[in-house]
Amino acid sequence: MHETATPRNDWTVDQAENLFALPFNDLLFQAHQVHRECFDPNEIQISTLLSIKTGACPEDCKYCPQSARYKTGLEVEKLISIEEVVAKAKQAKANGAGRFCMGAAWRNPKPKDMERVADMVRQVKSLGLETCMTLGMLDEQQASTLSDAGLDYYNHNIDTSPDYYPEVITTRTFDDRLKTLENVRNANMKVCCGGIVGMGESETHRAGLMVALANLPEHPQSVPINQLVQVKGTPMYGEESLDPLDFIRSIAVARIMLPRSMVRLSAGRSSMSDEMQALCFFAGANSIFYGDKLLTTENPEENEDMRLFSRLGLKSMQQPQVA
Ligand code: SAM
Ligand code: DTB
Ligand code: SF4
Repeated sequence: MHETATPRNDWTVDQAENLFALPFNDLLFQAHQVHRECFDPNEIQISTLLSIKTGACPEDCKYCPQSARYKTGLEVEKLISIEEVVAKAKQAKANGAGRFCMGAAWRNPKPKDMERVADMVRQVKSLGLETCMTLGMLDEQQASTLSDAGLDYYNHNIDTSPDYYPEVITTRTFDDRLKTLENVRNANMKVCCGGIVGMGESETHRAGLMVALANLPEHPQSVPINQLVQVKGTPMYGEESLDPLDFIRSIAVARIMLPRSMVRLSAGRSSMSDEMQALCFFAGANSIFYGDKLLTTENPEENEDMRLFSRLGLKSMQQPQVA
């Protein structure tokens, strides 16, 4: 194996900054080489998202339209029924998704919610889809309940570098996030963990995010890289947008530092050109959210994505791939 494609957990921020500082072509070439060594570069994993509980969240994440603290005009919805989830999951499968991700605007699930969410996992799984949930913090018991129900992945993002984190969220700490990730790993579920760029962070902060992800005890199997979706009413609305080339650089650095993880081109695709997404796939992104809605904001229509896949000669991956 090429030396650069060997997973490492000892990255320094300096090393990550040096990757960001490479000439664009050198960085993309290196990232693409790693990508080819670990994956079929023409295969993309597709996941569909569903919000199972929307808005009225007690947390203060400054990017998030679902926090109860910000007036974003969002329609609040309590935990939805299992029937609704199953209907949406069937639709997602019919449209070609391989994984169904369910998200709730919670700080953490309450004991009374656990039975219903575990049932959602069982029923979605029985349709032949992989399952993922993102419900906020989990304790050990909750993690093992979800694992026992058959949950394949748990998404819990660290969002940003440890030193920029307090500028973004004050209602739970970076260490709280790490604890949940540990509980998920100990319950033998796969980890989906990434972050957001374009929140006014510096390049050093972006390097710090990548280092924090790469130096986790195990590389997360799935790494969503979100571009901030600016929602009116949130404190981050009006933030200066990131240079698209710097977003592509972030994908490339993630690919190099997390060579065997699936890197997901996540939120923000609606505002990206086809050409920008193509460069993200070249730089090592090999997973997307598919379906016209993320949790509460828009995502490209399915037929637009299929057209893009066809123009790029990409095919969708039905099963998880580990090289
Ligand atoms: N409430 C749970 C939590 O925060 O852990 C789960 C749902 S939360 C919406 C999942 C992730 O979505 C966040 O960690 C964040 O990375 C991402 N996210 C939320 N709002 C976003 C936005 N406006 N732009 C980009 N990513 C966003
Ligand atoms: C992730 O990293 N991105 C997704 C998923 N995990 C849950 C969520 C993106 C949310 C974008 C804002 C919204 O639609 O509310
Ligand atoms: Fe709540 Fe999650 Fe949004 Fe934070 S990111 S406000 S925890 S829904």
